[in-house]
Amino acid sequence: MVGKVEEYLLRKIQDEGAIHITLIDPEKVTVESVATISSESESCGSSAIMVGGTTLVSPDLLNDITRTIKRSVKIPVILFPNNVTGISEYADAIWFMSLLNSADPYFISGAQVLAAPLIKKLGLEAIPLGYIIVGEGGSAGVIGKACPIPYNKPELAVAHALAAQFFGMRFVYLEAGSGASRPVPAEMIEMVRRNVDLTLIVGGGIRTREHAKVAAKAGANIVVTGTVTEIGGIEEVKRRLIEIIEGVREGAKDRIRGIHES
Ligand code: 1GP
Repeated sequence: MVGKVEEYLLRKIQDEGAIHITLIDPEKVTVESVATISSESESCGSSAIMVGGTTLVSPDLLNDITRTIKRSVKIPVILFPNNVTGISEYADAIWFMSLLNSADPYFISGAQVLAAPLIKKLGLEAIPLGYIIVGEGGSAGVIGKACPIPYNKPELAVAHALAAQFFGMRFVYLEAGSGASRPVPAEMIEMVRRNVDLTLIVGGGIRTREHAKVAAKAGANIVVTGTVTEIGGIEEVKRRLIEIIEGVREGAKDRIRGIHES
């Protein structure tokens, strides 16, 4: 069943072609700093805030950070869990995600089975997501025991994304890993876009307007950035966010123009 947050995301994507989401890692912020980071993300044009981190194990920390974000913004707050500890009652929704290229069944369906009853009890909107780690994969690749898809094998990304579609998931995430030295290549995004009908999320290593533009132009519906909000003062963070969000909008426009011209 499609809930309110998912409807909101789909409507925004329909209107704008592609949107930006800010990812906040509770271990990289403080309760004081996160109020400013999240409200500035909203004013710069982020469409939602995701909360999660690969090594997060403290539900208390997650609750403190999520509650503060929720009080600071009007846009939806969506959990991006690394494990069963990634659940908070203060969020609006949770990516109900399966790490499709993990070698460990715990990250494919084990943690999800443990978490499902609590998600239901808390009334969190669960949004089904196929999560695919590519390239370096970063900490998420190590912790999730993934077999990352090499950047020069886009057909393997398509195979995984198609499996997500056939499983009935509604979103698919190509993840290069937080802080990756190279974002997901355009060719991989394009090939997944051409072959798969799911709403496509791309993240990991996106640091500039050009990176964001390339991802949106290639077919990302949602561009996620995290690390750019963790470095420097708030003015610098705002400047980078504005540029990245402009890049997403430009890339979406170019893509729509390209579709109309062909
Ligand atoms: C990680 O894709 C996200 O899960 C964001 O990555 O921190 O590199 O922006 P960055």
